[in-house]
Amino acid sequence: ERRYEPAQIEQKWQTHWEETRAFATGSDPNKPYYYTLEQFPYPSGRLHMGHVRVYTIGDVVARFKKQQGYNVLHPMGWDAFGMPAENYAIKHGVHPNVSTYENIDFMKKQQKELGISYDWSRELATCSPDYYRWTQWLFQLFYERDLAYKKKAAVNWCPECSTVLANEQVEDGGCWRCGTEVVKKDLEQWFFRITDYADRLLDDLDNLPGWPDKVKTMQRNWIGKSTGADVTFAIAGTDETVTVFTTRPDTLFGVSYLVLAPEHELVGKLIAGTPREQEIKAFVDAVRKASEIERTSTDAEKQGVSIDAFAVHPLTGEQVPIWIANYVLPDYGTGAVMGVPAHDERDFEFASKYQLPKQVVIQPAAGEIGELNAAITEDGTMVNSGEFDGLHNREALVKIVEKLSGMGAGSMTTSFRLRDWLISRQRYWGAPIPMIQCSACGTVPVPKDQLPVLLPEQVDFGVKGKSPLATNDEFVNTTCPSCGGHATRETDTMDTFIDSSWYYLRYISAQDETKVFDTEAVNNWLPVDKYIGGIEHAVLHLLYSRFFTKVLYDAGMVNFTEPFESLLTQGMVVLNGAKMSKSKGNVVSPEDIIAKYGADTARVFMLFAAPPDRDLEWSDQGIEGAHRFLGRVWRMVESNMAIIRRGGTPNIAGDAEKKMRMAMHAAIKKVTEDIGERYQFNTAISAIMELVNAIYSYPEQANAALKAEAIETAVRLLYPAAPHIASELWEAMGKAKSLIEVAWPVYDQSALVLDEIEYVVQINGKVRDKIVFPASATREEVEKAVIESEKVHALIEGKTIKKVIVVPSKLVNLVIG
Ligand code: ANZ
Ligand code: ZN
Repeated sequence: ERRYEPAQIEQKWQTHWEETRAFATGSDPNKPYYYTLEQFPYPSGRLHMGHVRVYTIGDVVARFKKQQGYNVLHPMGWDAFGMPAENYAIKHGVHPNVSTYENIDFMKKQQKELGISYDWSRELATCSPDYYRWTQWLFQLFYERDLAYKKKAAVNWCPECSTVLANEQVEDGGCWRCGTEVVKKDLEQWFFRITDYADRLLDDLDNLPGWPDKVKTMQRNWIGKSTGADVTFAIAGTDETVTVFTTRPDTLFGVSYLVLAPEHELVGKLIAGTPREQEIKAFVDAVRKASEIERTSTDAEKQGVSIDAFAVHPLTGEQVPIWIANYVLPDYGTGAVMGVPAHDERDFEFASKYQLPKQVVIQPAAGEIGELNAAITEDGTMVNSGEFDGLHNREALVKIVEKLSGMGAGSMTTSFRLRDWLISRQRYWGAPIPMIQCSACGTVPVPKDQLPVLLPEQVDFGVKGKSPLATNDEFVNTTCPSCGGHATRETDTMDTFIDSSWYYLRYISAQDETKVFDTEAVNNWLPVDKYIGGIEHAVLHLLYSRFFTKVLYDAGMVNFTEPFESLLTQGMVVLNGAKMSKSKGNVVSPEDIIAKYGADTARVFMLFAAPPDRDLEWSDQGIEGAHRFLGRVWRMVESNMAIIRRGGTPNIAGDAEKKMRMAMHAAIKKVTEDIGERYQFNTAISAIMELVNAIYSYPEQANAALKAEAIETAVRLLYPAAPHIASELWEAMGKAKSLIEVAWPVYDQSALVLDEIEYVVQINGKVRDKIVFPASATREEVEKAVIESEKVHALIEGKTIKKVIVVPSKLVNLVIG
C-alpha cells in the first residue's frame, strides 16, 4: 500500500493537466455552453484565504459542469491597474509595470498550485496595452453615443492621494483607501451618463431570479428612485423662476419658505450687489467644505441664511422667503426644496430654529391636532388648502399636480439618487483617456485606429496636485487629429472600475487584435452562467458591468441585456470572528497550508466548513479533519485495490447489498444536486463522507464487485472538490481514461427506494410490533393487514378502534377505547 503524499501527486497532476491542455475551453458544437467566472483579482502580491475560497468554489462548478457534458469556459485574469502599484512606486521607486507583473507571476503560480482549472490561454491583464486599447475604444464608443461628457464639477478630492474620488469611494467623509478627509474641488472631469440608464438598471433587476435578494436591494437603494413632482415658483421682482422637486405636492399650501442648495446657480445672481453678499458668500463657502454625509446626516445641525429674495406661491400668489441651507444638496432633484415645516421632519427642525411659520395642511384621521411638536407625516384630510379642502391627501396630490400642470407650473416626475459616473483620475496607473484638446477644434477623440494611447514610461509620480501624465511633455504635446495643428492630450486616466466593467467579454476574444470582442462568440457564451465574488462588489462593479452591457446591447454588439445570469456572493474567511487581514496580523497563508497538507485538503476544508455565502471560520481542527478524511479515502482505495481491479458485475440480492447500493445512489443524487442546483458544497462533502462511512461498514463477506463500484463512485464524487487525489486514485485503479474526461455519475432512481419497508405498529402510542410490507403496498392494504395480524388482533379483542393513523413508510398507530 502506498502512502498519501499530497506534495508529490499534486505536482504530478498539475503538470499533467498543463501538458495535456486539459482545461482548454470546450468547443464541441453539440454540447451546451457553460461560463463560470470568479471575479478577477487585483495583483496585490500573493493570494489570501479569501482568494482560495472563491477560486475553489469556481473550480468545483467548472470541473463538475465539464463532466456533465458542457463546453466550459473558466478563465482568469488581472484587474491590474490601480493605486497600490502607484503608491508602491512613489515609496520604493519600482515602476508599476515591474511590480505588477511580478505580483501576477507569483499569484498565478499559487493558483496553479491550488489546481484551479483555468484556461490560461485566455488570461488578460487590464494594464496591458492589448487590453486597455479596447478599454479606450469603448470610451470612444461611449463618447460617440453621447454617454461620455466633460463638465466642470465640484469633485471629491483626497489631498493625500491627490486625486479625485467617485462618490462611491468616499466612506464616512474619508478616502476609501487612506481615510484622509475628503475636500471639494472644482475641476473639468469626464463623466459617463449612467443616469440615462437608471430606469433600466432598476427595472431589469426584476429579471434576475438568480441573484441574491440582498444584492438586488442594495442596487435598488443605490439607484434610489423617487416619484414626485417638479413645482415652479416665480421669483418676485425678477424674470427668474425656481423649480423644486417634491415627493409631496399635496403639501403645497403648507409652504412657508423655499430653500436653495448653496451651490444653486441662482444664488450668485440673486445676491449680487446686495448688502449681505459677502456674508452669504462666506456661508456658501463654509457649507461647501462639508461632505455630503455631514450635510445630510439626521443629527447634523441644520444651518441656513435667508437671501432677501421672495418666491411667489403658484396657487395662492403669496410670497415666501428664499433661504439657502446646508441640508439641501445641489445634485439631487433640482437642488431646491419647498419648505413645509408642518409635514417634513427636516423642515420642521429648520423652521423651529429660524422661527419660520408652520402651517398644517393635512389633518390625520386620528384626533385633533393640538400643539405641533413634530412634523405630521401621516396621510389624512386636506385642510387650509383652498379648493382641495376635504379631499384625501393622496387624491389631492394628483389634483394639485394637474392644476399646476394646466398653468405650466408643475408636472409629475421622478428623481434618482444615482449620479453620473465620474471617471477621471489624476493618477498614472490607469488607461489614459483617449482625448485631445485642440485650441481650434476643441475636444477631439483620438481616432480608433490610432489606439492605444500608450502610457508614457517616464513620468514624475511625486508632483502633488498634478497628474503624473502631465509631467511628460512628449506625451502631452501632440497634433490635432482633426486640423493637424498643435494640441495637447488629456492627462487623466480612467477609473479602474471601467476596466472591470467589460473584462468578462474580453475573455471570449482575449487574443483578438482586430476587435474588442467577437459578437457571435460572445452571444454564444454569455450571459455568464455563474458569477462568483465578494459582497463588497454588490453595488459598484456589478452596477457598472450591467450598465456597460446595456450600452453594448444598444450599440448592437451583444444580444443580451444583463451580463450575469446568476450570482454567488461568497462570505469572508474569518479567524476568531474577525476578518483575516494583514493589519490585524491574523493571516493564515495559503502557501503554508498547501505546503503542510496539500491543496486538496485546503480545498475540501474551504468547501466543507460553511455554506458558500456565509462567513467561514478558519480552524486548525477543521483543516486537520479535512486532511484525515482524505487519508481515509486514500486507504479505502489502497486497501481494496485487488477487488477494484477485478471489477465484475455486482450482485444485489441481499439486504446489505441493497442498502449499500442505495447509499451509493443517494450520495450521487445529493452531490449532484448540491453542486449543480443548490450550490451547497458543504453538504455535498458531507454526503461523500457518509458514503465513505457506509463503505467502511459494509460487511466483510460482502459482494466485492458492488463494494468496488461504491469505492469508485466515492472517488468520482470527490473529484471536483479534490481533483488531485481523485485523479491519482482513479489512475491507480487501472482506469484507462483520465478522470477529467469521465462523465459525471448518474443516479438510478430505482435504487433509491427499498422494495420492502418495515412499519412500526403502535396501539395508543405504545410500540407493539414491527411488520414488513412491500414498498408498493397502499395505505389501505397496510391498515387492513395490521388490524388482521395475529398479534394486533389479540391485543384489540373486544375493544373499538376509534382511529387509525398511518404514516407512510414508517408507522401505523391504532387508537382504541
Ligand atoms: C416638500 C415636502 C413636504 C417634502 C413633505 C417631503 C415631505 P426622497 O424621498 O429622498 O426623494 N428634497 C428634494 N430635493 C432635495 C435636495 N436636493 N436636497 C435635500 N432635500 C431635497 O426625498 C424627496 C424630498 O426631499 C422632497 O420632497 C424634498 O422635500 C426633499 F411633507 O418637498 B419634499
Ligand atoms: Zn484641431
